[in-house]
This record gives sequence, C-alpha cells and structure tokens, in this order.
Amino acid sequence: MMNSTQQEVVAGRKVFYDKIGSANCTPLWEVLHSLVTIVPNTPCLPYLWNWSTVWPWLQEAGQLITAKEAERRVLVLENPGLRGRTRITHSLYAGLQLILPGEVAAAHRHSQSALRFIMHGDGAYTAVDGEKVVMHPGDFVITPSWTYHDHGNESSEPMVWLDGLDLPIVELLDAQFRQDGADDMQHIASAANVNLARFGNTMKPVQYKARSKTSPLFWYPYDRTLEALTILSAHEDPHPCWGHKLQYTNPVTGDWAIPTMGTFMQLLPAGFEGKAYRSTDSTIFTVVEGSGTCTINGQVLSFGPKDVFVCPSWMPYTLAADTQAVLFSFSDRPVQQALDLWRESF
Ligand code: 1HN
Repeated sequence: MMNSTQQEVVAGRKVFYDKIGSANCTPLWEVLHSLVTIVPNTPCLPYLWNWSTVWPWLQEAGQLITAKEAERRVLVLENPGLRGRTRITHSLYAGLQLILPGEVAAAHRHSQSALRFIMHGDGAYTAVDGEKVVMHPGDFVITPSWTYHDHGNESSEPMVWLDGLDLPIVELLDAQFRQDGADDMQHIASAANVNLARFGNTMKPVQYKARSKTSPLFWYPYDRTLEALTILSAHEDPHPCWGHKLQYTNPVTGDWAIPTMGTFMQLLPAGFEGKAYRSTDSTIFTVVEGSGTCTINGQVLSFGPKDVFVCPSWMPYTLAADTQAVLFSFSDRPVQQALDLWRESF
C-alpha cells in the first residue's frame, strides 16, 4: 500500500509523462531495466514442429492453392513466442515450401538472402541468376541477396524444402527491395554442376572477381557433406557438446556462406549424450536422418527425420542421439560476430 505522499508523487509523475508524451518524449527510467537486461531476454521459445503433423497440412495446402496463385506456397513456422510476426526466431524467418510436379514458382529477386534445405522429394530445381540446380534431400542451396530466382518441379513427386531468410534483420534495417522477373522462368545459361566445378573443389576460375560477400558456390550437395562428417566421425572423438560439426563456408574467402546466416551440419554418433551448450544466436535445426532429443531448460524435444526445432538465445540445451543423427542448423551468428556481440558458454 502506498501512503498519500507516495500517491501524490506517482500522480505528479503521471501528469509529467502525459505532458511530455504529447510531444513524443518519454522517461527512460521507467523502461531502463527491461531494455538493458542482465542476460538475453528473448521472446523466442523452444519449440519443435513434427514432420508427421505438418506434412499432411502441406499436402492440404497443395489442394487449396497453386504455387502460381500463392507465388510461394509456404507454411511459415512461427515461433510460439512471436505469433503474428512471421518469424521463427527474433531475427530469422523459416517456412516449409511445397512445390508439386509441373508447378513453377515465378522469378523475382529481393534484398533478403535465402537458404533452402531440401527435406522431402527429389528432383525439383531452383534457378539462381540463370544457373539451374536440381535439388536432392540434404542439399543446402543459397539464393544470394538480389539474385533472380524461380523454382520448378519437373519430377513426378512433391518436393518440400525448408526456407530460411534474414527477413527480420532486413526489416529492422529498413533495407527491403524487391523486383519481379520479366518472365516467370529465367533463361537458363548453365547447370549447377558447372557452379560446383568452378567453386566446389577448393579452386576458382583464374579470372574470378567477387561480386558480393555471399559464396559464389550456391549448391552444397549432401553426399559431399555426409562423406566429410562420416570420415571425421571415424577418425576423431566427437566434441562433448555438438558431436562432429562443420560450418558451410564461402570457398573463396573462407568466411560464412551467407553474410547474414550461419549454416552448419553436424553428426551425432549413435548413443551420443551431449553436454549443455548455450550461445547468443537462437538456432533453427532440422533433422536429416536419425532420432534423439534436444533438452532445453528441462523441456525435452524428441526429434526424428524432417522435424524442425528451435533453441532460443542463451538457453542451455543438450543434444542426445539414439541412432546416428545428422542435423542441419542455421542462425544469425555471422551478424552477431561482425558486431562483436556473439557469446557462447559450455
Ligand atoms: C521467397 O522469395 C521465397 O523465393 C520463399 O522461394 C519464402 C518468404 C518471404 C519472402 C520471400 C522463395 C519467402 C520469400
């Protein structure tokens, strides 16, 4: 209970706040401690999307709307702590995109960077600035900022991939641009095995000049990634927290493959029981193969193939695998590191 003097003080402050509020001023002291917190105070919550739940909904979406009508037929994975804000973490967007046999998702370009991680089906393609790549499960494909891209499915089965975009980061900076292609489908100048031949063998064309910070290699096929992790797992002990983990790089600079989104693949040996780990980059995982658990602040998320789950900033999590598990993940780590903000502890 406030005494009458305290009530007068509060009432006097309210009058003052209303007065300065009318000219768009506001007292910092009322909000300082909720702005500058002792540790990260993310609205992002741990969550897992089960493939067995979302796959029937994707198929239903396939009946409800065409890829042409939708432009992109995607179920957004919205973090339960960020409903209505079209994002999976505070800084990143993720969704599951379905493209049915014979469909085309028309060409456009935007300042947001995108990643595709192939989850289901085989043989649909994406074309990036005239270079076409036919995608297979486990492949990681980049759509760099401001490159034209269209997708199509010339296979006989539906295809689903995980889209990751830096939309909230670009929105924060008010740096969004978009342009539609002149035609739905781009003229194809070359196939992606040409891209892989140019940049995928720790070599580069002698005349190569970088046009952007994004990797000029835009297709990272799963067979190569899995081979690398399999060899490592046969010759090295797993890291106590993350097992065997590699990050995708721009092969020319050695830096991140995408400047705004760090991308990783890790292998957890069968029976692996990881130690707790935390970092300031909220991380989105998807399961390529195997099953296990991710325990976040005591909450157990049981994962299997094609599930997607989120570990929010600074919440300790442990990974465990029943069978050998392979996990793709992405986060805003490159942005945090560029700004000297990134921290981890384990
Ligand atoms: C986009 O361009 C794609 O090109 C997918 O496949 C998802 C989400 C928001 C904004 C643009 C695509 C997207 C997107």
